[in-house]
Amino acid sequence: MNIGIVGLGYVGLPLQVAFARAGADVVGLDLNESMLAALREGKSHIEDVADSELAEVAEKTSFTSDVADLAACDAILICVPTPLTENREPDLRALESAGRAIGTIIRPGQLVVLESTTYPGTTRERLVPLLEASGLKAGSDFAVAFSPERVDPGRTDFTLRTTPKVVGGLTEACADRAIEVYGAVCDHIVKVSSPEAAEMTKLLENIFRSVNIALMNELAMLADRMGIDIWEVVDAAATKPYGFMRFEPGPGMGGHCLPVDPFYLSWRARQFDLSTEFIELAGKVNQQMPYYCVDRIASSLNDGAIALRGAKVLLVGVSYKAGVGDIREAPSLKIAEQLLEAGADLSYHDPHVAELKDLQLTSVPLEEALESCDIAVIVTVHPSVDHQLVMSRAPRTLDLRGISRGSTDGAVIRL
Ligand code: SAJ
Repeated sequence: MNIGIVGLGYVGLPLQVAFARAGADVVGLDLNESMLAALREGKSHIEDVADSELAEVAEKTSFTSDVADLAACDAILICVPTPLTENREPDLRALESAGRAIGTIIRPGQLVVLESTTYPGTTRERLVPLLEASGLKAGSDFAVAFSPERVDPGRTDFTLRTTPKVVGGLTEACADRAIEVYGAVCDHIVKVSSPEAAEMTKLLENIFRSVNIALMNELAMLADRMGIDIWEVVDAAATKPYGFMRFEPGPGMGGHCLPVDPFYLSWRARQFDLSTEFIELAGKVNQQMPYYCVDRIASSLNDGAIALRGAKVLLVGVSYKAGVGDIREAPSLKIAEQLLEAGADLSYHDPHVAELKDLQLTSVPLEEALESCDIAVIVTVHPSVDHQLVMSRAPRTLDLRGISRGSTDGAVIRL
């Protein structure tokens, strides 16, 4: 089997390695020539793909920027970014450019699958016409399907092979083709009736998280005013063996999925005269959390008669979630921005993030930073960081992740 992967990011590159491991010859297409050169030398830019894994499949993988190299592929999987524009509308430029390029080489019998997260209707209304510009007909001359990516960077308990893969074909035959291809790398395929159902499935998964995270953040703000420890309440609620799913409050909602995906649906919903209140409200609450956390930092310092202006504030953990180095939409960036604007003397420690270029900051050694700071703020809890050391050495600690839950140390304040 010959597979083409368009877009070699955190979805595309692991997919290329997985198909190559399954015995397919896999061509990876990307625009980034320096990335392609590094890949040809066996150097991975994706945390979840080790150089050794690239070496294992070197015979079965190739890397190109020329779409003509995908002409011989039996299946072409599109894994390009689908971000938001400045005014928070779907930005399908990468997807459309991929569609146009594939439309120049598509041939009868090929399968094209879109994996990028997008609103229901994108595959049928935006991708298919670009492919049919070839003069061939989708659903009869070639097959088309949507199959959402479920890659969770850094996760090891569930893999591409063990995570059920949802597939929605333009026709039954399209779905069957996609099921056959993905069957080489996924143990459990979930067939739905259309690309729209598959597109909506992915958005439901992530909107479900965004809304519940926002709920926890709102209750955290309320609990603080009521003098209730939200972490104790979450732990107690989580003892319910049914009908409850744990989410936790935090400094906000980062990453390249959850802050983006819901707004693809709310944008589409407006075309059906429906305003998705839950999505918008969740977005508002989650976007406010970094500002709320800065207020909590200021009031914690104030309790020690220290003004925020000039205060030495140490952020511990700045990536968007534990165990990864990705800082996209990380709440810590907004917190840092606000602290700098308020005149704080800011530093950070994060073993996964060597520097924050835009803020002209680099990660500092933890122990010496703790000796000189006025407050340590635990923003992201990396397993490799000694948070007991943080809480014992810093004059005061603001814990935004509940890692100090149960502690009665007066110098440790929790969200
Ligand atoms: N967060 C909270 N409280 C929570 C959970 C998350 O504040 O209870 C924050 C995180 O700190 C982070 C953001 O929300 O800043 C997003 O966290 P996430 O755990 O949802 O991680 P993501 O963004 O990597 O989400 C991915 C998604 N995977 C895909 O899109 C394929 C999501 O569907 C997964 O469920 C999620 O990983 C996961 O379960 O880890």
